[in-house]
Amino acid sequence: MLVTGGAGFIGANFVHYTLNHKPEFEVTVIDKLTYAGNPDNLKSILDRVNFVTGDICDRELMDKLVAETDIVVHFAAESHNDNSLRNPWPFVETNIIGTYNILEAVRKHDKRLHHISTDEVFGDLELDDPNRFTEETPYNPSSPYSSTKAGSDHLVRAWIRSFGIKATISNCSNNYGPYQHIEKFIPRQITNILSDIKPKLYGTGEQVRDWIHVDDHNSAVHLIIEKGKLGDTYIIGADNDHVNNKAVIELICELMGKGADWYEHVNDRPGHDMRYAMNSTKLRTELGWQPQYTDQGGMREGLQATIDWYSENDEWWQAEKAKVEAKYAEQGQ
Ligand code: NAD
Ligand code: TDX
Repeated sequence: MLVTGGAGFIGANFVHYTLNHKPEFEVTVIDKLTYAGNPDNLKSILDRVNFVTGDICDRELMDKLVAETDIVVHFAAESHNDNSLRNPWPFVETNIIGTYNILEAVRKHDKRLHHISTDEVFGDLELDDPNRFTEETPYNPSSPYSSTKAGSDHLVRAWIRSFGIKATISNCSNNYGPYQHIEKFIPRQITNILSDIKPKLYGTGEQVRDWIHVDDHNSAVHLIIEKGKLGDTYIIGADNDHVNNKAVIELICELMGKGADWYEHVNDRPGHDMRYAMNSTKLRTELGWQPQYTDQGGMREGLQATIDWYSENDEWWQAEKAKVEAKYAEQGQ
């Protein structure tokens, strides 16, 4: 198995999950080690993984690595919306050109591909809209990040239809868990509190994200690899679309022994998507998937485990903290 972006947040958790639950796979990781990639995320298992430092935009390298594998699981991407608003180019390059290189290699060598994508390709819902995204929802991305992910999904769909490549796609909601970069919402707030800085809520905090624990995302990816119908798309979500950002910050404050209002409002994100909500009925009924971390109680349990991880691994994030906060401060965030 070739895992692109395996030194990043979800990819690294996926590699750990694979070695723990699916030892039949021999894993090669290709990762450029951008600011978001950290080989330490694989430290305890590096002797069991073939690690290649490289860029998915390097067509020759991708051709060689894909030729040597049976299946490609494609996580590598520029992944942070706020960065895409500051400088969109790396998003276009990695998310679109990188995916194109993988598709061409997969087509040439007739290999299986699973492409990892996001709910953000569908745009957003109004706060009072009870609907959820399904596999049939039309694409309507808002940000440079989500539009390049939408572009990559369209490429995969076109290569399936035009060239008959053996591929599946999954679109998942917001993940949380260990090894997530501290620029992202949940680890930023946890590490703020651990650094005695007040958590930062964009705008009013009414926005809703359909949070899922990263292990639940990865169990779904393995199920799709094993049983998914070639050519199909699967929505992954854990039914957490009733928790807004304000409620998440308040819960983090409470779990970390602060008053529920020990946070501050900062500048909103331009073009901020309001509400994401996922309907994962197809994955549950056709493939029998069930998340392990469920509902508000599940988020409490998953968040507590995540808080514990950041508390116990401060050497993993300390060195980056001041730099990340300085970048946010420039935007009044
Ligand atoms: P991340 O930013 O934590 O990790 C991305 C990894 O890709 C890093 O290790 C980075 O070094 C690597 N990378 C970046 N550009 C590369 C390139 N050109 N060549 C090789 N490697 C490169 O991201 P993440 O949160 O783990 O997201 C992984 C995937 O899951 C992405 O495709 C993202 O769109 C998707 N996704 C993320 C979420 C989420 O909540 N984080 C939700 C749904 C889907
Ligand atoms: O400090 C913050 N305060 C705040 O209120 C930060 C960093 C974020 N927010 C808000 C913005 C969002 O409404 O929290 C929400 C989550 O923000 P992010 O962690 O930046 O995630 P989001 O923009 O929703 O995108 C994430 O989920 C979908 C991932 O970063 C994407 O890669 C994935 O596709």
